[in-house]
Amino acid sequence: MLYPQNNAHRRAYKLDGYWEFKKDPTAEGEALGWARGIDNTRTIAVPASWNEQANELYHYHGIAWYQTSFALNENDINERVVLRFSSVQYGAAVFINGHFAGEDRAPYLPFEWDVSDLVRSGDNLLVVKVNGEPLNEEPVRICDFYGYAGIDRHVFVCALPKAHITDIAVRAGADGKASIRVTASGEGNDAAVTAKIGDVPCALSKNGGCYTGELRLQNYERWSLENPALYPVNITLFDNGRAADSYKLKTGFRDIAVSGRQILLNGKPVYLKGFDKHEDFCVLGKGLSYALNVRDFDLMKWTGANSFRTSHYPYSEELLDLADREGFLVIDEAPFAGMDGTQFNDPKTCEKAVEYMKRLIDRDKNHPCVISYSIGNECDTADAASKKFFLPVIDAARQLDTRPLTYVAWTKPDEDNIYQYVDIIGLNRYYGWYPYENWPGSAAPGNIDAAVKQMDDCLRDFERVYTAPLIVTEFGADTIAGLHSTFMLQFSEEFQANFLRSYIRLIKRHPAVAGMHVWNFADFSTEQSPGRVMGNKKGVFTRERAPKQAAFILRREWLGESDDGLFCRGGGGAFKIPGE
Ligand code: GCB
Repeated sequence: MLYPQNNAHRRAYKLDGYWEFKKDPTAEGEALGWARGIDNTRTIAVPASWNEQANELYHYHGIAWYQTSFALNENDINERVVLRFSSVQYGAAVFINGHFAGEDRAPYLPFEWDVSDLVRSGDNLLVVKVNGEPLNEEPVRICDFYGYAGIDRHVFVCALPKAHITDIAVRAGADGKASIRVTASGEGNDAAVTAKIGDVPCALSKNGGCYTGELRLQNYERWSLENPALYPVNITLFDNGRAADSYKLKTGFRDIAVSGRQILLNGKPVYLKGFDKHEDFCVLGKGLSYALNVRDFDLMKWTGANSFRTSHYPYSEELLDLADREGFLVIDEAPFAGMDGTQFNDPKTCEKAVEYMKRLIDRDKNHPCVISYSIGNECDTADAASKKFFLPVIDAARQLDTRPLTYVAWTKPDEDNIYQYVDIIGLNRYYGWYPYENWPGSAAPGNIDAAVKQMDDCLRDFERVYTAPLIVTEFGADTIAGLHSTFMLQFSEEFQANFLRSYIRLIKRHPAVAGMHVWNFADFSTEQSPGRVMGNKKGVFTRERAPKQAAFILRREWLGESDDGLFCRGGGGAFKIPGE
């Protein structure tokens, strides 16, 4: 699905702003005719989760109704009008001018419908019924993160030409070759499509239902961490002898592959250093913020990170755009976290999982930053029934894309049923933090030396059983910013700094490990529980993005800075290293 854009042929109206909002705790809105309009509403901002926008909304996870209006002119309604939601948690039923437009429950993924028959010139009423939590049969769980709900990314109304481009897939390799596939709709038999990357043109030929072609750039720069060179791809659809539609996206020429224990970027081994993140910020909840994204990349770079995982769901398209521009390597995670036998044994849930995997790849396939899709996080893959769920997901992913697949879990090497089918093995380990009662010789919480020994054993066990690259996809310690201790006590900044440094130094000694992601980039909100002090505090940064002591340790471990780097310079040069 293409991201909306404005050009000579397309108009995209973003419906950001203040909308009207009404809770529906007894689910009676439909019967009361709310699809035709709601009254006695309160104001809510879009995009953003609803929970932190008002005291009365924080704990609300039921059904809620949103309403706004948008104006279209005569030109718009003579075209194909499409309504596009970039993501709604957890699913939406949509009504335009009182008529049903469509329903979709895909978590953290976009959906759109042709609403040409429902709109009129002038004002149009848009009403959205939102489910505040996922249905049981959906392959998505709110794990250790807060169940933020609502319209958290952009909503667009688009006017597209009747003959229009529906999809574009560009695969650009490190050798300068690009293959392009375009699908279109509404065009005549004599329609044609042209493509241009940079200055190099290419005529596409019609192949079954789509238009395909290849081109090669002679003078080009590869997309890499140091130089994330992006090239414009201009696609034009000609119908009846004139340009009917066009679309512009960006591509990067790069290869990603797994070879032995290594991940290769443009044929050279690349070591992943970075974080697991969450879409989570004060007031916004999971709402999209361009400024927050820019800040997060700035801080990630500052620590020396080169990659992150979109734990535990697909992040916004805008965030991936930024990763393309900034040269970050992304493990793009499907929303399948914490699945167990209940989901594995339900064929409908398994079918949905395949659908969502396909939709994730369809959305993200053109991003050079995406180096791997993670098919899930910490599911009960010691249960053989997990194959019923994951093998079709893996199969679907392999048919659509050549990117390596990752699976992330805590299972033991000989008990897991899924690791053997993926290309990269993700290990989540918290030795020395959580008690692991059923692991022999488990390190007591707080005992870093024993934890490191146990991690070492764990890596050796995996190295014996699997030949694929390992990534330590999670390790970390909750830390309350401002708590200090010389006794190496859990929750203190010193403990986290020492814990992370010890893990990092051990991990670096294992050549089978191709990377490490610290849990977590920043503190984030969770359900309340005795083990969560207003959220998960394993962030290297606070929720407001202030560094804890561990951030400086990462800088030293990942950038090789000397101790001098730990001292800040005053004045305008915030945290500048002398001589940098
Ligand atoms: C995990 C999960 C993550 C949790 C983390 C923790 O293994 O993948 O969602 O937040 O541990 O801090 O417990």
